Amino acid sequence: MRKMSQLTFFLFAALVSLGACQQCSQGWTYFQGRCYGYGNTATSWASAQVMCQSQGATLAEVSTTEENNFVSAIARTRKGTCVWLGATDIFREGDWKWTNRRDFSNFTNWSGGEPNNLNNVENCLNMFQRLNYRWNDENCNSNCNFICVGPANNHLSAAEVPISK
Ligand SMILES: [Ca+2]
Ligand SMILES: [Ca+2]
Repeated sequence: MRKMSQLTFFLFAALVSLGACQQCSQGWTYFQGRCYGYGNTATSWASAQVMCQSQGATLAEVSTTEENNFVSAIARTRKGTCVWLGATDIFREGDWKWTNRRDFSNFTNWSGGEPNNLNNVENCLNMFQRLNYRWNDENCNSNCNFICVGPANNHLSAAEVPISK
């Protein structure tokens, strides 16, 4: 009996800590149905992608002004010198693709003169502090911070959680 009330308390506490429908893991920020996380380590584009995947996420993909404002605000707040996003033209020069969404044509936010494919080695997309976090193509082996995007948690309302049995 005592065990059950402890369990009930635990579940209650868990619900309270979920707060008003907490949808993202700690350290991740909710926006329009998904969760965004900032990678504190500066690393290569490929390694950043792997780190995102290890969290069930991918490098952030941006297809609207609102989304771009949100993601660049994270980069700006965290003061990343450069911040990877999930697009590359490594397979065909000039043919930019998001890792998952593929379609790149709807929205872009290149800084003036970018992408410039400097020295013929710039094939990965980042937001660049020096360009006020507008988009820049960069050598994929450069070390940059990164932003991942992953699915939000399912909503759990009190009615749906079995408190005790
Ligand atoms: Ca390129
Ligand atoms: Ca560039």
